[in-house]
Amino acid sequence: MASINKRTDSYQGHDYYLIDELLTEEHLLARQAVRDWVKAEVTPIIEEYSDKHECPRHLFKGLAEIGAYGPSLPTEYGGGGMDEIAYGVIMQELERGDSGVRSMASVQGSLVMYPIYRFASEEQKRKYLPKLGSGEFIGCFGLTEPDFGSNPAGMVTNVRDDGDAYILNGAKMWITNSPVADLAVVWAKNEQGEILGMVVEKDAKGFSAPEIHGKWSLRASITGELVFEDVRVPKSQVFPHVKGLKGPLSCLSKARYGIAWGAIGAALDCYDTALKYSKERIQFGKPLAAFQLTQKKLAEMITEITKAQLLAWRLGSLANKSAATPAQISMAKRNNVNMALTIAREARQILGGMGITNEYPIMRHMMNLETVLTYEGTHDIHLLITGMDVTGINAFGA
Ligand code: TGC
Ligand code: FAD
Repeated sequence: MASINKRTDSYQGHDYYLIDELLTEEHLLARQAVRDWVKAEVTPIIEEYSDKHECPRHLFKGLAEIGAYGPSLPTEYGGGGMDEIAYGVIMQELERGDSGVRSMASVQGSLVMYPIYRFASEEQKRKYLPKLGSGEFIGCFGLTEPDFGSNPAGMVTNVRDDGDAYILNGAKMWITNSPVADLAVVWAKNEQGEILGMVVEKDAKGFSAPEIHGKWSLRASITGELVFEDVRVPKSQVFPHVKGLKGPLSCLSKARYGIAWGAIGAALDCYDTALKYSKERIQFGKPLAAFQLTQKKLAEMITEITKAQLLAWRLGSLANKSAATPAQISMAKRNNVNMALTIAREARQILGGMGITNEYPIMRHMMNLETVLTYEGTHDIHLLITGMDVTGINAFGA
């Protein structure tokens, strides 16, 4: 195995269609700050943490300091007070470093702070949001269950009314950050079969969050279960302003939007690496970049990246007007993640044998993107969402 990489990170970005002209000074400043942070804090350590299958937990604080938690939430509630495009470019730079690091931020901002901001009481907001925004508390989001992944409506995790509290039972599976989280946003059915959202704190009796081991993907992100055995959840911890699946699904819209931007970062890092390598590596007396087949790969990569950048930017403009539909977000998440995974595979080929080592970031991005293709709604589920949107016919269920 190649030694753990401590390479210098000379990434400068690629903007073939001058899309930066569509960004504001604030977007560019936010992007540069996160790019600098990734170069200083993520690039030097990420291969080692991925290799060890360990979460770089010390980054949680740094992510807070660069404003990666809820960039588009109001500052009075711990967010960054910026717009949706700023949120997008921040996720892109983080995922250029590693999809798992972007996950640490997306879960905290979009799946924990956002539902509390949107659905919680004022008292709950004041209690949790500032501490989540500063990284003092780490949160996780429990929707998926062992038997209900793509179909969360079938969830069996449930609450029973017990006066001033609910008694929570059940289990959640594949939960990012759960073993290190101080609190979990949990979705469970009441006795009427309605889905409620609530905050469960880590020291609640009967609550545990064992780690899931053995992932070949997203290895620098920690994933676990949530297990609830007669956990007493005071009613004051339940969100008063939402009932039903639209609660968790609207959080997914927020996170999927960030992934649509984030995946471009992983693609850019693979493209950047392959472009540089192809100019330096000599075979048959000339650089790989001089062969037509290599140029075809690189030309197609930058074309697909450019299309994805435009899709993300337009989606961001719609989101800034609160006009991005869930189906539009699904299209962008599906297209951009698939684009990134395809580019990772092509870039890996350009590097030949070196492409499979941890001397370069490509194989790590490729393995990470297998998860990104699946979580937050699988590639095929997003296709079916588009299919339903254009035909008006639901092809998911029975
Ligand atoms: P359906 O009847 O279509 O919808 C129920 C209600 O929800 C509304 N809705 C949405 N609202 C906001 N945003 C969305 N994206 C929404 N999608 C649907 C809908 O309008 C309806 O509202 P109402 O008022 O009529 O009640 O529900 P369905 O049961 O038929 O399900 C549809 C389907 C399959 C699309 C949905 O279940 C789905 O998206 N499944 C995929 C599950 C998924 O994405 N899970 C992700 C878990 S979290 C995660 O992976 C985090 S990884 C994070 C990281 O590490 O970065
Ligand atoms: P399944 O739903 O069993 O799907 C298996 C396959 O069947 C997929 O290819 C799917 O597309 C296909 N399929 C399913 N239904 C249909 C259909 N109707 N038509 C056609 N094909 C279909 N969840 C959380 O709640 N919180 C988290 O923080 C979180 N983090 C995650 C982190 C990681 C590393 C991973 C891997 C997952 C995470 N998830 C999380 C769960 C993730 O959202 C689910 O894995 C995802 O929604 C798919 O569910 P599943 O794995 O049960 O697959």
